[in-house]
Amino acid sequence: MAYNYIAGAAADEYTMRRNREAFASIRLHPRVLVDTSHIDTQVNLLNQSLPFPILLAPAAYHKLAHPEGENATARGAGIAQATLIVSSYASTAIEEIAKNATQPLWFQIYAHPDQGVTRELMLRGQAAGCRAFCLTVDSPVFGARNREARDRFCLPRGIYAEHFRSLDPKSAKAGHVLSEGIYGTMTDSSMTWKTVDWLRSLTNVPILLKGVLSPQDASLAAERGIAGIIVSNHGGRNLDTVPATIEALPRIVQAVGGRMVVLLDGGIRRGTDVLKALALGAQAVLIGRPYLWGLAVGGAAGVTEVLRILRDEFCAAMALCGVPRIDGITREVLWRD
Ligand code: LAC
Repeated sequence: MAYNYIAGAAADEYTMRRNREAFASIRLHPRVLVDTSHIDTQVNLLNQSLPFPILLAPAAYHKLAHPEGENATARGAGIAQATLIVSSYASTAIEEIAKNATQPLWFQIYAHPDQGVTRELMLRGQAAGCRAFCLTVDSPVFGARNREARDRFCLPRGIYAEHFRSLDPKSAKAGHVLSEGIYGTMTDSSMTWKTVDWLRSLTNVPILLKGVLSPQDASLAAERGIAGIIVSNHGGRNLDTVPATIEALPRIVQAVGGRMVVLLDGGIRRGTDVLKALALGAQAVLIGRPYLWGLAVGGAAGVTEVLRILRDEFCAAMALCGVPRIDGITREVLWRD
């Protein structure tokens, strides 16, 4: 049940597969005899310096993967010097995760139907030192989660949506079958750009919109002066048959025209994928399932190892395409017929 919750996606899972297939169909353009003895992967994002452009995407309930849950993820990410975006549906409270973190944390927010709950959650994230909020905008309702429904997925005994134990006890309850109702109570299906404006009025911490695929929505976000967007289809977990994120990226980058930060998640499994996303205009990428598998296999060390592998592969891909610095990564690294 836990495996299927993490591995699964919406409906027939076409979009989840397409996230991978679209990366595989992009070919790289290798170059030779460039000095690649020093590879520099450092990037700056929202006044934060990242040693390499890979963040850990928000994902609910890490304790499904490992008993130490988000605390282990935060320690593993810290050793790798990577930023963890904590899910508001974490199975550990943000204050406790912060104690285990040695790198800045970001915090994912769902607009809860009760505005007071959303406000409280943001204030907790801010007090815990989170450097950015990622407001999930692709889930005013949840899509067909057939794998979860078949499994009657529910939180096993002892695992809770910690933030909601006090804020909204129904959403935190163990044994509640998620596909049969809880998703309906998680998010405010009436949310609009006004909700975003209201959230922005509550905090000076930058807010990114997570789950944008349409260039029109990206333009609206840029016009409003939003700090950034995450081009995402929720790992294929919400609306099936939407495009792969790497297919959506180029038109979004064009629409944004450098006015805000553009990140991407969905299907990043290799260092070459990171290079392709940056070549098409993302400033950094997020990984989801890969670090959860690392967590499941090896706890904190497993998370660190997944990040090490991806970082090493990314460095090798940069070297073999003849671009030792991030600002040298352009569409020239992609093969054109
Ligand atoms: C999911 C929600 C919790 O994808 O974001 O399962």
